[in-house]
Amino acid sequence: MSPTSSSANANLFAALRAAFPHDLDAIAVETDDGLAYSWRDLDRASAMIANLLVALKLKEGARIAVQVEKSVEAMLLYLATLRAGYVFLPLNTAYQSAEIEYFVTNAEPEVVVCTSRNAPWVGPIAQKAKTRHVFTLDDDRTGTLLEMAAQCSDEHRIAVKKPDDLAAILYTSGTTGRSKGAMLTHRNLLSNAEVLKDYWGWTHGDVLLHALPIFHVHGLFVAIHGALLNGSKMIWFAKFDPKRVIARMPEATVFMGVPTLYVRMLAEPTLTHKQCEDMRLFISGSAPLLIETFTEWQQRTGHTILERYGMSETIMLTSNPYTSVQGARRGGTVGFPLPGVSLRVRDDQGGECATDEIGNIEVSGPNVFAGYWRMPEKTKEEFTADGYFRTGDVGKVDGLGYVTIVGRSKDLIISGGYNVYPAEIEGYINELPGVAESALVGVPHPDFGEVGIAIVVPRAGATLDAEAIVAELKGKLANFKIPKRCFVAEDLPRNTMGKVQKALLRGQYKNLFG
Ligand code: MCA
Ligand code: AMP
Repeated sequence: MSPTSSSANANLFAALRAAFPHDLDAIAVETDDGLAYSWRDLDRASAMIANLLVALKLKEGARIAVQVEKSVEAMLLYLATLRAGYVFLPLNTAYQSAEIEYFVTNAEPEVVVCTSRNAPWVGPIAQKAKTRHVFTLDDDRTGTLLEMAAQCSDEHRIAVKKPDDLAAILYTSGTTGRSKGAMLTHRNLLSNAEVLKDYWGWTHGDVLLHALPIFHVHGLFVAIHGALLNGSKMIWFAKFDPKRVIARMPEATVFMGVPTLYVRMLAEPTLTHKQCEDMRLFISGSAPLLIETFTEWQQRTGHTILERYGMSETIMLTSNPYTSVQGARRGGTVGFPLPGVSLRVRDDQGGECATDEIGNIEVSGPNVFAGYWRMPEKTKEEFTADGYFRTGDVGKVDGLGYVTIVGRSKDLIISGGYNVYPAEIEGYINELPGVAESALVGVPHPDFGEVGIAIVVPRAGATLDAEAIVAELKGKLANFKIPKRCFVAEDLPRNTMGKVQKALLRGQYKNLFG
């Protein structure tokens, strides 16, 4: 057991802080546009923001909801929230007012932090939900949050937390229905971070290229915890830019991305063996990595991408091996269950599947979340009687123990690493005048892996304009949820039970994007 997990304070921040290097003046984060933050800066600034939160006298377990552009200060706000013992609730920057209203009303955060650009509409939503404090934070180090924090002490005693205390809530639609807040505890986050530190061979001198958004598990937990728990420097990109990431590779050793990031880098002529020769590890996850991408990356760079699999509810579950002693990294598979994770495949009746037999993936372990926020019934449904979480992913385990995901029982589209829940989009389309019904299905896409397209049926006598439907949805929904194409059809194919046969629609449109 590592010294961090045996310490009396189970606060994740205590473990991260304990891993800071002795030389606090060394650089911890360097932004691609030239700013440098030392470890001392991280410590002091997170203490100041934590002291501001403490001064607000929030209730135990208060949620801090944050919808801001990616910046080092946004990460500091996350660290400060942990440090002060509150619950961090990150929100995708693409969310529009209806989406934000749902999350804020559901989570009842005591603090909302948004950009000054969005404050005119986020502020009233927060007030309506009785949020006591609204701050702004912009990606140029301005905003009321930092103005107020600047007046606070830079010394702060890390709040004492128990392992099962909540650290974060991540909204996800899980297997079905409306978005649910997955409650993650300090134990969930720290145990997973410690396992990954060992499993991926994090080592002294590692430098992480951080180019993912920081409102999801991948960029916020896997990447940031990985670097901080190893006392490793991050090269920080506010936005993914393939040319810039490739240009900085000679200064780094680790990169994490969703498949779209790898596809986009492969399109750059500057991606060469030479440019990647100091890199130690390329990790992919959040969506299936095509075998073509896996193979092309090997040929172009000499590196074998390590693919892993996780969820908002569980953080990381499986990983391809890091060392060849553990086995080869196999494209098309997501590797082995991580140490401490128990993974099994069951048929629809709950019976155990044999080796290589396809079934529902169920998991348990210290990384599995504490349940959905204020949805005990829903939580119960998603767990088996013996405590395994039903992932909604369909897969198999081979004779060597490699896990392959072959599909999903949940109706989910993963587009460029973002989740799109058809039921949500269909709900919006069905409310439009003249619409009888609709179906959103995922089809292959060369850049985003998969994208949603809509098939819409008009009411009797109504005429629909596909482009006008898409235009209507823009402004209501986050941009990545907007169907990339819309088709008007006379009806939807149904089976004898009356259920829409989405597989048929997927087949019909599978070559739409080449
Ligand atoms: C942007 N667009 C998209 C997406 N992103 N469309 C579909 N899917 C997307 N993911 C559209 C916009 O709507 C816009 O369309 C146009 O592309 C340009 O938008 P822009 O914002 O400029 O796009 P971008 O900056 O090029 O973004 C692409 C991206 C981004 C870099 C691939 O989507 C991204 O950062 N994805 C990573 C997501 C991620 O971190 N997932 C981890 C989840 P228009 O012009 O028509 O308006 S964590 C997770 O899943 C688990 C637990 C795990 O295992 O890790
Ligand atoms: P989220 O709800 O954002 O946590 O997304 C979790 C889902 O992403 C999982 O249930 C999987 O369906 C999918 N996912 C994550 N990593 C992978 C991967 N490497 N391959 C295939 N699907 C993945």
